[in-house]
Amino acid sequence: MSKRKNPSETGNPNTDFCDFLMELADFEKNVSRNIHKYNAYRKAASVLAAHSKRIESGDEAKKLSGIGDKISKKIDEFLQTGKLRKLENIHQDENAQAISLLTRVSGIGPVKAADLVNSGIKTIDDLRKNQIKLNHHQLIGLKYFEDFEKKIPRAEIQEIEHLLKNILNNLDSQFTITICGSYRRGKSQSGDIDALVTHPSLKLDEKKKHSEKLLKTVVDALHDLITDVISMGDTKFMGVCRISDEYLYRRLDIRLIPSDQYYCAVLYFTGSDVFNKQMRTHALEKGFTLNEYSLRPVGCTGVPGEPVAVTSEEEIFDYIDYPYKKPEERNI
Ligand code: 8DG
Ligand code: CA
Ligand code: CA
Repeated sequence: MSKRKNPSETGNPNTDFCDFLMELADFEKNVSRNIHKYNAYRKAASVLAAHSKRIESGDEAKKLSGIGDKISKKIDEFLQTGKLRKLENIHQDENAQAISLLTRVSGIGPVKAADLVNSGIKTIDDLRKNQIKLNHHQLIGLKYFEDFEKKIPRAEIQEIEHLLKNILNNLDSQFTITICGSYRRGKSQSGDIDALVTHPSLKLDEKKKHSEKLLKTVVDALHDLITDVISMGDTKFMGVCRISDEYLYRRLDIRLIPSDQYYCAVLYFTGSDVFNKQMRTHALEKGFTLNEYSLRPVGCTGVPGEPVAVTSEEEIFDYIDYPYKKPEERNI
């Protein structure tokens, strides 16, 4: 899953720095499993991506928040030599490359990938010969590896959106469906499809059984579109869909959300995740705790109070005194 930004899409003058920082971030996540370094590299990349002027030196970069000594030295090295020794070494490290490759299979995380590499399984072909080592999700990831590597054009998600809405609203006109993720942020292509569904009968304190039944109804109704089920809980379906045989197989997640939590969920699953982090930090400064379920005031004791009732995304921004950002403005 590449989070790299296309320069023609962003017009950013620091794209080359962002690219190597994101590559280092992926290495920290998948190979070193150092989530702090992963976050630090991603933060630095997002700060540079938002900077409209070309950075000319490490010192200049260091003045930006989120860029410290180590990253500024890397910027200097890159400016002076056109490359980074650290990345060169990573490229030469066969095991690191194998781990990175295997984590591209849906369902294989960094720990499983390292396990496989330790037992000598290093390529997609090796995986195909050792399917016994994979669970159901990983088998589906392997089966559709080539298709899942390809981004989904916006027009195709629009078609899927129409299909979902038509089918579910024919079933019950009270369903509300929102495709979130990068699609809602206006991107021209996406890695997967993140669908949120709600229904007025589904409230927070509703029984688990009701949600489970409703999700099953939803998934059953979509049988022409859905080709594989990865997992099915009481609120979340993970699987694969395809419009028809002229199309590729695509990863589809459907989350069933209680109606009183819908807008917090839409906000959260629209992302980007860096935007979410910034907004959460801002909320805390204003005395609120914000997550995918709710917005709650934090009292002076530090204990969160009852969730605030929200009936739109805008209201969430209003409550925490944050200037409203349209989904297309959340691409950080
Ligand atoms: P993409 O699929 O086109 O690659 O981009 P995306 O739609 O932005 O990413 P995603 O991985 O599908 O996640 C969808 C949104 O969910 C993301 O924009 C923000 C929110 N989100 C977080 N953290 C996490 C997380 O740890 N896992 C997942 N699945 N979603 C997360 O903020
Ligand atoms: Ca997505
Ligand atoms: Ca997703």
